[in-house]
Amino acid sequence: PNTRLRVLLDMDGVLADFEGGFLKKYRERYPNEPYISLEERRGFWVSTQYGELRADLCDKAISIWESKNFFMELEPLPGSVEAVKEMAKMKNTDVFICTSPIKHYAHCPYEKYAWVERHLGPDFLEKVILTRDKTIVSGDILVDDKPDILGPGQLAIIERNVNSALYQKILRQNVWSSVHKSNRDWIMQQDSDQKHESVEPNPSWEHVLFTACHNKHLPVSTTQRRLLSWADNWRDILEGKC
Ligand code: UMP
Repeated sequence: PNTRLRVLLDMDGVLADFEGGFLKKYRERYPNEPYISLEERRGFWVSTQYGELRADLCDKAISIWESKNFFMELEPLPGSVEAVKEMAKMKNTDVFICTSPIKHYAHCPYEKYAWVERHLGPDFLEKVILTRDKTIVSGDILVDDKPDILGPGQLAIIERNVNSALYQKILRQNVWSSVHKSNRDWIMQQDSDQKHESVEPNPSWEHVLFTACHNKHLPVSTTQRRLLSWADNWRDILEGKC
């Protein structure tokens, strides 16, 4: 029996400050356009909320993270680098960085590796897992700021439909306790001709929700544990799994 604990850590919004880096570069590039402060952020998809603000702002938002040096220049979130290094030194513990690159692949995958090397050191390059489907990666814990973690088929559909009326309505009503299920039902409905055979319906890991500006308003779930920040007691979260 494997007695080691395998921890999967998301990168954007958990180790690297995606939201802060986005807002800074968006405001520099589009100083005369409206923006959404971090306090006003709701929902995982930045592009969706900008598209709601004004339709053309969806593409403007996307242009920011598709630009060269966006991922490379993200600041580490407070305490993240120290926590990861300490976690990786813990006995019987294996730490992996599990992150989904954007499909515009010109810069993002390279810059994610470069970021890891710069902030965590070259040894951590061994620990990087780039995947659009985290459900097929096995582990004990996945620390991720995305409330509903789905496979690539479902991800692609959501991306294609970020401006669809139903998804926008779900976001506006902020009925997050039901997003997971209604999202799934809606996907099944819309997607009868597309199969998701590669998606693991029962991932091995427990998803620990890492608090971010876009998810902090979601109702407290009785089933999902949260890590409020890297100042929060991440050791206790790991303990519960040993
Ligand atoms: N991302 C988008 N659109 C958004 C917000 C984020 O494509 O509105 C991208 C940035 C990251 C990825 O590469 O999604 C999030 O990956 P994970 O944090 O789930 O690993």
